[in-house]
Amino acid sequence: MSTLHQLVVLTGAGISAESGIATFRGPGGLWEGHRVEDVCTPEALERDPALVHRFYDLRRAALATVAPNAAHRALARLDAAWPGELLIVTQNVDDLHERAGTRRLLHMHGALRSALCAACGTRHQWEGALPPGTGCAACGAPALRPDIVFFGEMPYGMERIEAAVARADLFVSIGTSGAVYPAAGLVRAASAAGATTLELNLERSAGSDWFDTSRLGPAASLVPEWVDSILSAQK
Ligand code: BJW
Repeated sequence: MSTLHQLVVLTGAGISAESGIATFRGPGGLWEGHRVEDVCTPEALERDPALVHRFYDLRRAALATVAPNAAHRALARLDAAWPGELLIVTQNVDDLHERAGTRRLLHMHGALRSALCAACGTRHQWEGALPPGTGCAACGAPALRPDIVFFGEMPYGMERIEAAVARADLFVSIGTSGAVYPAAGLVRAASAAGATTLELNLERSAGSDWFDTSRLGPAASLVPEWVDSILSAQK
């Protein structure tokens, strides 16, 4: 019988790589054709809204061509079966965790299938293209933008994430390079709070040294193995 109760799982682009969504920083990365500062800052949105909206329109449309893989499905299985506290924090803006069935999920960097009103802050579920100047159904302002956390903006749910990390017995990071903060700092917060830390990644990351254990390999193999082991230890 395991003594683990409270889990926090952080996921990054690597968990969706085997579903066919490009990661950010590897070869063939999502931004290879786009400079990150052209598409992923509030200044870029202000300077060239058509470019930024089009970039996210294409990625939203591409969601129809991908499906959750064995790693997303394994985390959904964990979510359904884990009797203790669990928070799956994803940096990804795709919807593959939801489509796999995960419920205890927080999108800290926003979501492609959501639009945010820059005037009143209302979020709207969104499908299809989102042209600049689209009106907000709540306040009427022509101010809807992709609901994405750009560099320099505050990630979502930080209070909830920090509280869960402070209580965690086990912190697991899957498929993230450890290059972007505050997500990259969560492992140190978890360690400082007494949690055991585990990294599952294709290769060593910028944060590997901070983890108690790093297992290297593709998420679609490592994550189901880890979920099987933690659920069987729970019995
Ligand atoms: C596999 C695999 C397989 C592949 N199986 N694994 C100087 C120092 C420190 C911080 C800063 C600094 N200057 C500025 C900052 C802050 C800044 C930051 O971190 N900048 C860095 C570049 C240095 N951060 C921010 O601005 C954030 N806001 C902020 O800090 O607010 C202030 C604040 C917050 C809280 C408390 C107090 C103050 C906002 C960050 C927003 C990030 N947004 C993006 C874009 C989202 C929209 C979009 O998708 O377009 O989020 S950037 C991009 O990077 C995206 C990702 O979520 C994020 C992380 O990338 P991720 O997921 O790690 O992907 P990759 O590609 O980097 O790595 C993939 C990994 O998968 C690799 O390791 C592979 O090995 C692995 N892999 N295949 C398993 N099959």
